[in-house]
Amino acid sequence: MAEKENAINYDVSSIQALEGIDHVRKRPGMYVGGTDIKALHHLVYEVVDNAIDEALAGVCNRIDITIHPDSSVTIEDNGRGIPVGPHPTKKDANGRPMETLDVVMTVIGAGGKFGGGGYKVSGGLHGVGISAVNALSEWTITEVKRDGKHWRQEYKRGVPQGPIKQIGKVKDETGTKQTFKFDKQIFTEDIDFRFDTLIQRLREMSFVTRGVTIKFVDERADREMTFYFEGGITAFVRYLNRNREGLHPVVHVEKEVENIGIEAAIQYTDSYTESVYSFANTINTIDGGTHLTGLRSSLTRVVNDYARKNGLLKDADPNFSGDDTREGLTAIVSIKHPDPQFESQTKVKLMNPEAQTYVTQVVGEAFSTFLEENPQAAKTIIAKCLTSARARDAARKARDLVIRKSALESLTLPGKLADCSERDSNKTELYIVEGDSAGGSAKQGRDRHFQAILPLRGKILNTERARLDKILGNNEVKSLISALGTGIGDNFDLEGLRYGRVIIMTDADVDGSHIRTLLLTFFFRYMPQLIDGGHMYIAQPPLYRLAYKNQVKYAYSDKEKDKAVKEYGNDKVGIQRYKGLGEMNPEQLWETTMNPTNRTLLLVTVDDAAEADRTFDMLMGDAVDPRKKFIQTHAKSVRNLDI
Ligand code: 0RA
Repeated sequence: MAEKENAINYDVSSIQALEGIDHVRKRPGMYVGGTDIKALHHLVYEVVDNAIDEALAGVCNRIDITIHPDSSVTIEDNGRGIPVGPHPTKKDANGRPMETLDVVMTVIGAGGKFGGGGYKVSGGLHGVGISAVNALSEWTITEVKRDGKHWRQEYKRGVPQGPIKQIGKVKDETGTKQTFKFDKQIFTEDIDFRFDTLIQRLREMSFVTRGVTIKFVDERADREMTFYFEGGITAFVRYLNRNREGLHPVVHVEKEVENIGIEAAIQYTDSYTESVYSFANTINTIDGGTHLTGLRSSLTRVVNDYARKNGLLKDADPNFSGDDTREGLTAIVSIKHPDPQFESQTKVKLMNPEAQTYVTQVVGEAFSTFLEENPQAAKTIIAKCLTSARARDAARKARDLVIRKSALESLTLPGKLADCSERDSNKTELYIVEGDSAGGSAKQGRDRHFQAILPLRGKILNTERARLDKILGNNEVKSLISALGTGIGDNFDLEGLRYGRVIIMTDADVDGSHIRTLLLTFFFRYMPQLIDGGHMYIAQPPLYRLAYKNQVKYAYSDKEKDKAVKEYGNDKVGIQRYKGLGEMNPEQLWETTMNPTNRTLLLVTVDDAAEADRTFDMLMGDAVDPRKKFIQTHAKSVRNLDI
């Protein structure tokens, strides 16, 4: 083999690729949305999306994702394998064809799929392909099994390290294996992959890509999880309803109209909340869009039509509102579109108008047929809508009453609140503290000039199963609302907010995380503007106090503790493990968790809150099994809290 000649060609031919790589490294924002933790996770999604594409093309049924102890990530699939050999069109500076694998891996915007048939439907976030991931990695090792051969290539910061090498033979196997280590020169913040974030996304991907097994292993923490869903989104709906009672079997429809794949699964439950998710090309479109609008409007129309036709709504009755027909509804709509239009680069809202037309048509027809063929189920669903319409009416009246009352009451702040003296909400903070004893320490340790403390006793009301009117009556919630001064729900007014920062401070144990989940869910559902406006924070109390000679140091993670112990030289370090906030005296609490110059606060994002919302449902449901499972899967991550 003319290996030397090849190597020279690479140097020259890669000029175009090098310019592209340079651009990605200079402006990662344009390719992966930045250099924060979200962007970091996009690196994994981008590669997994390529594998999902293979699965959607019907040529791949296994995807293995592994995070290694050094935070490098391997993504292996059994798809066709990235093509190997001379590229049909791309030439290097000497006019010789480039290596196809290198084109896919290094030429920005090459996309990868050319002339191979099978359109790309999954959604690499910006559709930039794996070359961008490669460019943002300190190193990448790519292995391909294809045409009986096993190939390997190595890249450093996007640049091929010589010609590709054959490292073996294979029988009938095909596939691609990518291992990359994100580049700390690019991702300069102290960030790392989060198990829960990746799991969430992978679970959704597997639900909407039926028949593919996705295995996720986190070697850093010795955790793993495997997803396989034959049933696709029907299984997704069953999963979401695992703690609720379904009022009928899941209604499923799948149809292709004008080259657009449309799939929906629908089930009404005994719960009061709406859980509707929409996907476009396996991406969770969290801001919905035309496909979601189509689903919602068709359900409202079909339910109203059926109720009128069968005399379940009388002439004098008004139509059900959209809200009435969505209480207790769990539904997924998933479309596969060859040319999806998104509102913005972040791909969270679908804009294609025809998607709405076709979804309305397909779902409307299927759901109307279901009601006609299952009159018993239809009756139950409509009875539920009637109850919900009446409850909504009653709730409106009750709420008006409560609001009128609380307008008076809100003049009187809750007795448990230790308010601050500052009145300018740009400068003030409210600590919501779990338990009276921690509340006591916080009250003594705070700077009373700008920090207010509201201790909450025990667990606040289960907001999942209660309606707004009930929630407003709960004492803990009442004091929370009046302390904040904003009102709630439709009457929420950010102007009234009395504290610029609202900080949740709970213990670093399972109970603490439970209460935090409850609070986040409450805010997510009833005061989302607080989260959107960047007013919600989570306090980060330390896990350890380390004493060495006359120095004292606090560690907020095991890693930090180990590092500090090492620095002190291991011996004679007094280690105190904090089990709860209550174990800290007021000075320690101030020093470590409340003093603005020392503390770390975690800003709560809508993503965090939405995740809490989902977790919440599971934690508070009647079913014990999933709850046990949750605690078990999380047991390892909390294990170190209890030694
Ligand atoms: C280019 C063309 C084809 C497949 C791929 C790239 C491909 C890329 C990745 C990345 C991770 N796994 C992947 N699997 C495949 C089409 C190949 C053909 O037509 O045979």
